[in-house]
Amino acid sequence: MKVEAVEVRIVRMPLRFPFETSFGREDTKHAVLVRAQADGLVGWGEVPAMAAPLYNEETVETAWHVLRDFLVPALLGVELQHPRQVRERLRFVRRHHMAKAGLEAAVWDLYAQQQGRSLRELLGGVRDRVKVGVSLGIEATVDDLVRRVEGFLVEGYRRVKVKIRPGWDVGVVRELRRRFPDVPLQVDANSAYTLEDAAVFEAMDDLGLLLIEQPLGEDDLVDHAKLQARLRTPVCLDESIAHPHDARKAIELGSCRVVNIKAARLGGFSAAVETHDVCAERGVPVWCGGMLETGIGRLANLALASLPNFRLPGDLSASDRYFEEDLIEPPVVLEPDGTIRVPEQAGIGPRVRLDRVDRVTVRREWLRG
Ligand code: OSB
Ligand code: MG
Repeated sequence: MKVEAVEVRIVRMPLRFPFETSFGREDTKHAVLVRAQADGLVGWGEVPAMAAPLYNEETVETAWHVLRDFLVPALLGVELQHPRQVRERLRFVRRHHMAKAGLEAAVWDLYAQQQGRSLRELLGGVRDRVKVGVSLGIEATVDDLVRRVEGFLVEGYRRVKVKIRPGWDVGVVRELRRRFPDVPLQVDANSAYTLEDAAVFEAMDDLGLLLIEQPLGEDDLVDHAKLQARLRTPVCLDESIAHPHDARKAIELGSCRVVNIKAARLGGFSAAVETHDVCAERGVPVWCGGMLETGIGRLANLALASLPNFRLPGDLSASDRYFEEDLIEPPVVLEPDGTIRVPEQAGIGPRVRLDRVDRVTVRREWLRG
C-alpha cells in the first residue's frame, strides 16, 4: 500500500462543558485531523493536541507544522507492507508524538479497511466491549462537582476520575468519598505537585482510590518511586510515559503500579501496543487514557482498549459527554452495563461525517507526493 495524498485539517469543536485541570481550562476541543488516501480508500486519524502546550510540549500548530513539512512528506508514495512500518519511517523526527500518532492512525484505518478487518482485530484486541469511566474537571465548588458526579452515575458511568490541584485535593476527594462510598474513584494531578507535597497523597491513602495519576513532574521517575513507596494506593503514570522504555524503567524503579496508555502521547498505536506488552510481561495493569478526542480518535482508542492487559476502566466516554454532535455516525454510546462496544466494522468502524468535519474546520491543506 502507498499513501497517495494526505489532507491535514485544524478543527475546533465546542465542548458541552468546560474542562478544567491543574494546567488550565478548555472550552473548545482543538485537534488536527489527518485524512489519508490510498487505493480508493480514505483513512482517518486524530492529533488530539490542545491550543497551548500545557499537557505536553505539542500544540495543534506544532502538529500542523511537523505533519505538513516533515512527517507527511516522509510517508507519501512510500510502499508499506504494514502500518507498523510507519513508526520506523517517522523516527527521524524527534518526539512530536501526537503528530506522529495522528498520521499513523490514518494509515492503520486505511490498512484495516483494505484488509476488510476491524482495527481491534489488527491491534490484537480480545474484547467486544470495554469498561469505561468519566473524567471530571475542576468545578467552582465541591457541590457543583458532586452534582456532576451524580449526573454521570445516573447516565450509567461506573467509574469516576476527578482532577486535583493544590487547594482542590484531599478535602474534595474526602467529600466525594463520603457522598459516594462505593463508587470506583481515582484522581489525576497532571504533574501539579512535588515530593514535598507527599502528605497530600498520604492523606488520600485511606480513601480507597483505584489510583493516583501523575502526581509529580513528568520527568521525575525517581521522586515518583519515593512517593509510591510511601503509599498503598497505586501511583499511575500518564505524562511520564512517552516511550515503551519509559514504562520498563518506571516499573523497574517502582515509580508506579499502573500505567495510563494513550497512543497519542506515545507516538502511535505500535508504540502503545508495545507499551501494553512491556507492562503485561511485568504484571502491571494498564488502562486507556483520553484527550477529549472527537469520535475519530475515540474509535481508535476503543480498539486499543480491547487488548487483554487493559484491566482498568478507560477515560473513554460516550460522544455526548463531550460534544453536541460528534464527527462520526453512529456516535459512541454508553451501554447500560457501563461499557462501550468496540466497533466490528472494517477500519475504525462508524462513518466519518465529512459535512460535519467541514463545519468545524478552520484550516485545511492537501499534500501530494
Ligand atoms: O491527563 O488524562 C489527562 C484531557 C486532556 C488532557 C489530559 C488529560 C485529559 C483527561 C480527559 O483526563 C479524559 C477524556 O478524554 O475523557
Ligand atoms: Mg492524566
